Amino acid sequence: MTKSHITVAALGLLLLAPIQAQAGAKDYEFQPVAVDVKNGAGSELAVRLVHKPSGKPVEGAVLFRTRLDMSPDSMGEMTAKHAATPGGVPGIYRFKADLTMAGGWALKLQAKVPGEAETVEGTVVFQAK
Ligand SMILES: [Cu+2]
Repeated sequence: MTKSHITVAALGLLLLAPIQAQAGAKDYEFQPVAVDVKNGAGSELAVRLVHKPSGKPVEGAVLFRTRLDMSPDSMGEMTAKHAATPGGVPGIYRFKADLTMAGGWALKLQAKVPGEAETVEGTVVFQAK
């Protein structure tokens, strides 16, 4: 093998690595367990984290950043207090939220998933009634 062959092979690896990492995080999706939720204090929101290629729920994800706002109704600056509720069904992540207005609420999540190097991000929209 000549020196130029080695260089081409190394370049190929460098180009492949970021593409594979990107595909990894996109394999995951947050979905609402139920879109319709109660408007008011202590409202229960639940999301399911799914590994799309296998269709399986993902356990043990660490949701390290969440934001709940009314961006679906053009009120992105209107946020609601919320807290994770521990326990429950594996692969389902629950929150109690103090909703202050009926309408569309977006729960924006950033998560670390076991075995996935990239941060998994998602937005789930709920309708408070
Ligand atoms: Cu609002």
